[in-house]
Amino acid sequence: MAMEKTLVLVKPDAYQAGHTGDIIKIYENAGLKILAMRLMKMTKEVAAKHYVEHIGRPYYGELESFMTSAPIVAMVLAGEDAIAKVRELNGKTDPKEAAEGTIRKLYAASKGENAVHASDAPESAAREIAIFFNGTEIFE
Ligand code: 3AN
Repeated sequence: MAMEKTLVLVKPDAYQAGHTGDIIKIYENAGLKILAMRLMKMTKEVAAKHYVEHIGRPYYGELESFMTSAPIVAMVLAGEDAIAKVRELNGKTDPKEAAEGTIRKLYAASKGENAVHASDAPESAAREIAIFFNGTEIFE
């Protein structure tokens, strides 16, 4: 097990529905620590950097317009095995397949509007943290 950092986004659907606090509580209850946090609107430019692997997919237009539709909450979380731990707490991409008690089972409506994002590997975590927190203080 290793100490890791991961990037989490509370997406527009969950932010608008007022689930931000409940979602943060789930992460904190699991022992994860918040190292940085921002409330912001995602621009198309940031969406293209963050979702670079999805550009050209049939759902990209929908994904871009959803992610730029309302504020998001970006945060850096840290802990033992934080990347896998957060993805487990989030649940499967499609809320229909997400396990009971996971954030997506509780708060997500569909595969597109699915409440949260989290990095899937140490390399993507480093890349994504740089997109959202370059020049911002990260509390170690
Ligand atoms: P995850 O966010 O669980 O890592 P990815 O990386 O497969 O899932 O997909 C990234 C994001 O792209 C998803 N969170 C979702 O918002 C969107 N997405 C992926 N597949 C679809 C799809 N078939 N239809 C609509 N949106 C999708």
